[in-house]
Amino acid sequence: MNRALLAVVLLLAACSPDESADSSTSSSTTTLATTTTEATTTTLATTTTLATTTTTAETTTTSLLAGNWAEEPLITTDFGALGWWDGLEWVDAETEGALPVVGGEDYQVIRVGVLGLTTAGPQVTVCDPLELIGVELDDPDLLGSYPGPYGVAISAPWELQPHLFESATDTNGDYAGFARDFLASRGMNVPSPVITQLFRTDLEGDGVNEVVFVAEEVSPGYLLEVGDYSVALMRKVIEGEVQTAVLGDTVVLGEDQQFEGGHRVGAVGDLNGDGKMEIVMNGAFFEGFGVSVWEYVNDDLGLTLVLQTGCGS
Ligand SMILES: [Ca+2]
Ligand SMILES: [Ca+2]
Repeated sequence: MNRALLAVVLLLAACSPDESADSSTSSSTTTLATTTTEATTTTLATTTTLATTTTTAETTTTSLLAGNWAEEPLITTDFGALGWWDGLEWVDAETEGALPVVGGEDYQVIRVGVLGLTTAGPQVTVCDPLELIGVELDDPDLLGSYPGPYGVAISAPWELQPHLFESATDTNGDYAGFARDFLASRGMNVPSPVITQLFRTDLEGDGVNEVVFVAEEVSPGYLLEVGDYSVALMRKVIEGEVQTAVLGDTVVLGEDQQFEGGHRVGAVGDLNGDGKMEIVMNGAFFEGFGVSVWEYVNDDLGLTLVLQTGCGS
């Protein structure tokens, strides 16, 4: 595990959010995640036709919102700042130590089903008592709440959703089937996985849609038990072949197993202004919560975790 991930894990273990679940439940048997999912791409053997539609590639027209924007396009939650894109690379807020804001900046908010606008104050410490750096949003409710969908706020003028993003239904059970195959590959036999989220989107605007979905059955309060699963997958056409990429992979096979918590798609939007949309994922833990940003870099690198923060006890 690298140091940044360890820091997040420790952070999840150390601090106490306002939105904790079931604080009355004993935490003595709980183990927080000490592993993270690598972005992997695997091809599942299937003969099912993917319900990916092909449309004419859109012509993207740049439209910028007028506003009082931060010096750098800060991406934040209300329990900790994630970071920003500096024009060359992603910058982690905690590593940087100082946020590019003075207070009074405008923010666009994006989460599943919500696009909003708010403002925020100067840099403060949040996620008491962990003392993460962040800002206080004037309308934090726009972000959502535990266990999600929970979005992000970004002080940036560009259009956050320049391409298709829409909810879909698993009408033919195709995605339950993909989830069943994936779970089987992880050693769990689930005849009828429950699809909790399903979206059709075109991340990069190339006219070929991706499908992002979550299959999940977990114990209340995300105090995971044997047999629980929460997997977040993306089906994408790569070089003419439909492949499955993994955004979240929790499969509880045994009592002593470490787990990551439940996964949820929080938002899909362009968080660095390059016209390609990133995926914001939520991780729900027992008495903890995390938000991560995944960028689909290219077909070779696939989905890459680029920013994350979390607050939990
Ligand atoms: Ca696409
Ligand atoms: Ca982008």
